[in-house]
Amino acid sequence: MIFDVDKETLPREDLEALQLRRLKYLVERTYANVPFYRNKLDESGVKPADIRKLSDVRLLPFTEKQDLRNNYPFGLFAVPKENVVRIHASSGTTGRATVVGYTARDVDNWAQLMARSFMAAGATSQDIVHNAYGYGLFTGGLGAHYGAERLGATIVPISGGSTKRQVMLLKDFGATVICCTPSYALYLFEAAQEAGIDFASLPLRVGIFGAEPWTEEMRKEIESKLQIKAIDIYGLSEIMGPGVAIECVEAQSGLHIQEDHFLAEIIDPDTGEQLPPGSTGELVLTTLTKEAQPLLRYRTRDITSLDCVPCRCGRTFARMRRVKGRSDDMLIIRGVNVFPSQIESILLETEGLAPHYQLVIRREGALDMLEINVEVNEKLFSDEIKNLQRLEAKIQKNIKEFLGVTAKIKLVEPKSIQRSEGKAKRIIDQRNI
Ligand code: DLL
Repeated sequence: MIFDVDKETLPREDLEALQLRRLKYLVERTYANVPFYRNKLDESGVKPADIRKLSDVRLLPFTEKQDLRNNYPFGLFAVPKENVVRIHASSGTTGRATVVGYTARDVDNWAQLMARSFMAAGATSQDIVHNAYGYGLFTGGLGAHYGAERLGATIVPISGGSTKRQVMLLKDFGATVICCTPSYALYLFEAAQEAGIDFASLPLRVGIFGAEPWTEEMRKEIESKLQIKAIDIYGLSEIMGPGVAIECVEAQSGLHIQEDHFLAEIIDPDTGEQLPPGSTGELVLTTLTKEAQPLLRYRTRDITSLDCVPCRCGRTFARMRRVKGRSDDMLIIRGVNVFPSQIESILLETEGLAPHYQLVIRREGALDMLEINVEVNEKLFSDEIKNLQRLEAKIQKNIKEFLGVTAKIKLVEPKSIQRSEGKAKRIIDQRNI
C-alpha cells in the first residue's frame, strides 16, 4: 500500500518539474535569508536566477558538516527564531554537535514522510509500533513517533535502554512492528532468549532498522532469528532525521528516496564531480522543502548509488542502494581501502560466528594493524581449540582473498563484546592520529 499515492507514484517528468520549482524557490529563500549561503553563492558567482534546469544544481556550492559546526548553534536558520518549534542535534562525539531546527511545517512534513515510510515497510493503522529508537535530541525516537501517529498506528514510546523490560513489554503489548537499530534488534533477541521468550511466538512481523550501516547478511540473520521482515530505513539529522529513504516491503531492493522533498546526487568524494547514473559514490542531498534550516548540496559522506528504474511496488522515486559505509569510516589498512560492512559480510557468511564484532586498529611501528574480534556461538565455543584455530585461519584467508587486507582474527566468547542500545560501536581506533 502507498500512503501518498499521488506523490509517490508521480511520473518522473512531473516529479522533476516539481523538484525544479522547489529548487528555484529554495535557492531564492536561502540567498535572501541565510548570510552563509548568500556569501557562498556570491563567492561562486551564482545568482538564484541562474537555476533554470534541474542539472543546474551543479552550480551550487556544497554544504559540509563543518559548515554547520562553524555556524553553531543557529547560524544557518532561514526563518526568525520564533518560527522554529523544534531543535534536534547529533551526538557530536567528535567536535561540536550539529544542530537542526524545524518549523511547524517541517515537523508536519517529517511526520508525513515517516508515515509514508511505515506504510512502505508494510505497516498500517492496525499495527502496534514498539519504538526503541532513542527519544531526545537524536532524531530517531521522535521521528518514528510522529510518523506512526500520522499513520494512525498505536505507538509504544519505549525509547532505548532497559532491555529486559523492553522484551517484556514487547510481548505483553503484542507489538507487530519494531523500530530500532539493527544491532539493538539482535541484543533484544538475546535478552528474550535469556528471559525464555521465543521471538517466533510473538506477533511481531516487521522491523524498521537503520541509523547505522548493516549488510544483507545481517538482514538474513535478523529475519531468520526474529522471524520478521527487516526493512532498511535511512536518514540523517542534518537533512531531517529518519525517513529520507526507505525500502519497500514488496521489493526490499534499495531504499526509495522521498524525492519530492530531497534532491539526490552522487559525487566523486575526491573531486566533487557529479557521477553518471548508477555509479557508486558519495550521496549529496538538497532539502527542497525544509523551511527552518534548508541545506544546499549537503555532503552526507555516505557511500551508495542511485537507481531510477521503476520499482515493482509502483513507486517512481529513485532507490539508493544500501549504504556501504561512510567515507570517514573507511579503513585504510596498509594502503588497502576497506569498509567495515565488507568485513561484516564475510564474518556473517562464516558458520559458527555470532553477528557481534569489533574492529580494532593499532599502529605497530609505522604500520597499521587490523584486529577483528568476533564472537563465536555457544556450540562452537565448547569446541576443541584446534578447531577454533582452524576457523581463525579460514576467516583470515577469506578476508585476505576477498578484501586484500591481512587481519588478525580473535575469536571471543559469546556475549563478550559490548552490546549497544543505539548505534553499535564497531571500530576502535587506537592509532591516536
Ligand atoms: O541516524 C537518523 C536515523 C534514525 C536514521 C533512525 C534511521 C533510523 P544521525 O544520528 O544524524 O541520524 O546519523 C546519520 O547514520 O549519515 C549514515 O551514516 C548513518 N545511517 C543512518 N541510517 C542508515 C542506514 C540518524 N539505514 C548517519 N544504513 C547517516 C546505513 C545509516 N547507515
